[in-house]
Amino acid sequence: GRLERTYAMIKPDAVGAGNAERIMQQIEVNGFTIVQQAKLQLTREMAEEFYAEHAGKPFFEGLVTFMSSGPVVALVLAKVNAIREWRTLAGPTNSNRAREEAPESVRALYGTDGQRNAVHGSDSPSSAQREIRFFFPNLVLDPVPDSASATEYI
Ligand code: DAT
Ligand code: MG
Repeated sequence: GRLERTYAMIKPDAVGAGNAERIMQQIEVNGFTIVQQAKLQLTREMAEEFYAEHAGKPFFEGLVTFMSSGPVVALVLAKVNAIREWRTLAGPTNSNRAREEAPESVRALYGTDGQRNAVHGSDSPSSAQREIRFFFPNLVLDPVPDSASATEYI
């Protein structure tokens, strides 16, 4: 497997409920390195830009309102196959489905429903690069060499 970086975000429901530290512990216990971490509140405009792929969908306005309703924790994670591995640890999008299909997942443990689902995870290498740059524009990250192993390179 290839060492990757991905973008993770603890959403306002989970931060507001006091679960951010527990979720970061679950991330580290599952072998991810937290490379960057920042707590901030998104403006409506930032939330609209971050979720631009969903503009026009019936849930878009509610999503933007929710995502700008309180602080989030923005994270850059590193692990072999980090993008897929973090999506798996996060669980299915709908937290109720997550409780049926992946009861140990972050969304099963800390999410509420199809909108308030505790965490975000990038869905592809191009999304990960775009999302990391969106939240950490000044971060200079060396490209991960194809040959890198997780122990020698973060
Ligand atoms: P994911 O976050 O698993 O990548 P997505 O990209 O399809 O899922 O949607 C982005 C977010 O939008 C998701 O985390 C929660 C919200 N959302 C998606 N589908 C929804 C729906 N049917 N009703 C309400 N909110 C939804
Ligand atoms: Mg998505």
